Amino acid sequence: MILRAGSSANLRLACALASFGSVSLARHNGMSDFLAELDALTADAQQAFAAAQTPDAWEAARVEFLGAKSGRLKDVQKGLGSVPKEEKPAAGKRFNEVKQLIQEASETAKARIDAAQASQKSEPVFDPTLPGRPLRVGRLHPITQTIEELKDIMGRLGFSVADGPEIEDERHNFEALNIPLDHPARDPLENFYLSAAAAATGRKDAPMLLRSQTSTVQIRVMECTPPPVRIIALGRVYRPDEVDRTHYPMFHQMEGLLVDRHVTMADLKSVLRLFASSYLGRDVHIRFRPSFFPFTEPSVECDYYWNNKWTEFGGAGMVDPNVLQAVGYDPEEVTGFAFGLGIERLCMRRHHITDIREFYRNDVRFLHQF
Ligand code: FA5
Repeated sequence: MILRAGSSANLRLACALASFGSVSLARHNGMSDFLAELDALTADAQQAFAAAQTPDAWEAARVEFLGAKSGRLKDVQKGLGSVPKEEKPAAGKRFNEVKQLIQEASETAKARIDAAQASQKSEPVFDPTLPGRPLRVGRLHPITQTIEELKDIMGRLGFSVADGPEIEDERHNFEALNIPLDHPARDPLENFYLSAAAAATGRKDAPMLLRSQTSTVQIRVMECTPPPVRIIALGRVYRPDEVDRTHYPMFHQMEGLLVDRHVTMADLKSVLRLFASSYLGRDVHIRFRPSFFPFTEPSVECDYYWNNKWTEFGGAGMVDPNVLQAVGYDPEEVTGFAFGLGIERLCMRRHHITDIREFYRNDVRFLHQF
């Protein structure tokens, strides 16, 4: 039989040997051996539980140290019998402490192993052969896309892009466009006047407003450019219009202006027809209706045919001589045409959108189609 150091068999052997010596020596050895064996058991058990990484390893350690029938703790407990009577209370107390320590080591290891197993189970299995999830990439708003396309078409017709501010003074929005003070278009109820913007300029007598048309850019360009001029200007304009399927309080216009020698109404109509068939398709029907704008003479309104009815998409005409004079051009030398088209209305016809409000509802299901 091989005796393991610190085993209970070893202890019993030690006790048996001690019984050959003096009584006091036997007593002393019984207690000290018992305590030494408890210490060794504690160290072994703590090490075994700390080393256990799997439920099986933990179970093996539990059976070895805490097993009800043949566990080492049970084995050592038998050595309590060889401890002298007067030292039994202290030995029993120490035994209970050791039992507690080993049970704690066991519970700590069990919790650690269970947690590791649970986290392994909840981790998704990575399968490199699965197709990736498509990313929802953002895209440009349909009106922004339309603006880019309109610039492209007009660029091919020889027009370059000009820009102007959205907050305007009355000179550029009305006066230089031949719109007199008493014209209904200047009514405060027909415009978004900005009292704060006027105050910021330091001139309360010079009202500022959100521009109601891109025709303001015609004036700004002609003020600082000698003829010939061939520009477009695209951007937001604002009007307190009642909202319906074709009207919104903020919308976009594309302004066009061509000033040169011998420009005629025929040029205007050809450019607009060319533009309409390029953007809306060769089969589009457009018509010009006589109309009135203070800054063009003669003036027309342009309609396209769609869904069994005519819909207006812009205004146009020959630049009024008064406007040419207001910017320092000589109406005897040059003539010009101008137009202002509703970008939303063009985009609606092109993409079969029947309600202008769709553009500004911010519904990604709608926006994602463009
Ligand atoms: C004008 O704004 C003129 N400045 C156009 C012009 C320019 C005429 C140069 C002559 C020379 P009108 O108010 O008709 O015109 O507006 C032009 C287009 O803007 C309309 O045909 C329409 O397509 C669009 N529009 C007008 N109001 C709204 C609105 N509330 N919502 C959406 N689109 C609108």
